[in-house]
This record gives sequence, structure tokens and C-alpha cells, in this order.
Amino acid sequence: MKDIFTAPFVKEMEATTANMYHLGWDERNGGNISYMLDEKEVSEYLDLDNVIRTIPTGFNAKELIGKIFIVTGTGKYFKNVESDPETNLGIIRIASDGETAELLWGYKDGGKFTSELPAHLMSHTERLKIDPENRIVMHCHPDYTLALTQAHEMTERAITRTLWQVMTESIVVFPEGVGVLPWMICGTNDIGAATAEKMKQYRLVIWTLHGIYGCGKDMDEAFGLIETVEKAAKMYLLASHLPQINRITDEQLRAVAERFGVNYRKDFLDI
Ligand code: 2HA
Ligand code: ZN
Repeated sequence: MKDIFTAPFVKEMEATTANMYHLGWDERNGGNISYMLDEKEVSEYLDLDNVIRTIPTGFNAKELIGKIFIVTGTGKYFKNVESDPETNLGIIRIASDGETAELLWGYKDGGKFTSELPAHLMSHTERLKIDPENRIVMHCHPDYTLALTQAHEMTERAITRTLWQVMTESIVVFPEGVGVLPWMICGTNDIGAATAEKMKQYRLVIWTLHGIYGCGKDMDEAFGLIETVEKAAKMYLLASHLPQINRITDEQLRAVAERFGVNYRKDFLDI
């Protein structure tokens, strides 16, 4: 058996959580990440017949039965993952009933997966139908994205248009736009189902006055999506109190999207 502490997927979780913490996106225990792993790769590091304990998930993830995920722990701080991955992360497998997580490694202090597991697993289920390569679901609380939700009309069309209009790369990075949920109680199956419903159309979902979800085939895709929304929200808010002299026009947005060959939400433009 290889040493689990050297596994690329553990290292990636450590590096990503540390980076997000340093960006200020994951204060205290804010944020969570789930990463679907390849069974064969995990078996090089762990005995897959050795279930440490079982933990009920509180919902049925029948389409993910047998799938293995590395997931940040509930109440745990991104700040601490790098120095103690075995306490702050866990590797779970969805058991044959679809409702139990089998702990294969981690949560060493008796802990368990993030309270947002419903949003994560329901989102994985939906994204895998659209993109079989999807592996990551990521949630965090980035400053400008959150501030934007205080002061902006929270419709998908309005938010997407603002983010597209202030930064040329936006429409290229997220041509499908950004999903939006109203304020809801977090950590519930309801917000999980609502997030997953949005994930049928979008790789990004903003939770009003809470944060954002991003997903993708790897950490770079999920992180890069969130990073680009956060940058555009920052550009908008840095200048929104100033006279608005320049904005990317709808004709220019269409021209950029066509130049890069992306399938953008045409009904989000006024053309
Ligand atoms: O895990 O971010 O949404 C802490 C959170 C809950
Ligand atoms: Zn959160």
C-alpha cells in the first residue's frame, strides 16, 4: 500500500483549501469541497474492504452507489486541512442502500462530512448526467460575490449580464451564465435539491447572502469558474458608485462569444 498522505487527491485538497483560505473565501468553517475519486487509484492507498464506520447521510443518493469521494469535514476549518488532513478530510463511499456513507479514511476525531453533503451529492448526480467527466463540487464565501447579492437584482439574467458586461473574459468562461438561488436555510436537503436543479443548466450557482457553488472536471475548472465570477463581481462593485461610461455592449458580447466559439445564453442578450 502506498502512503495516503502522499496521494495526489489528498495533496490537491490540501493545496486548494489552503489557497481558498488565503483568498479569504473560507472564514472559520466556511466552505466545503467534494471530489469524486477513481476506485482503482484509491485502492493503491486504502484497503477498500476496511470500513472504519458508517454514517447516515439523511437522503438517498442512489445514482452514486459505490462512488468514492474525498470530502471536507463539518465544522472544520479550511485553514487547518494542510496541517492535519486526516482530521479535517474524510474519504467516504456511498453504500448499497444509497443512504449511508462508509468511512474509509479520515474524520479521525469522530467527525463527519460537511453539512452541505446534500447539495454536493445531488449536484454531482446532476452534473454527471451532463458531463460524465465531472469530479468536483466546490462551495465558498467569496467577498465580492457575496457583497453583490446585497445590492443587485437576483435573477439569473440580471446577475449574468452584469458579470458579462464588466469583464471581457466572463462570457467566454461561463457562457451558460450563472444560476441564482434566493436566500434559503443552508445545510438542508431542500437547498441541496434546489442547487442540483440549477446545476442541470449551470456550473455556477450563487446562494443569495451566503456564497457560491462551482463544479467541474477538476479543481482548476471549478476554482477557475468561481474565481472569474469573483473577479467580475469585484470589478463591478469597485466602479458601481462611479458614472458608468463604458460597458461591454450586447453586440460586443455576441462578437466575443462567437470569436471563441462558445455556446452562450442568447436569451440573456438584448439583441
Ligand atoms: O460548511 O459553508 O454552507 C460551512 C458552510 C455551510
Ligand atoms: Zn457556506
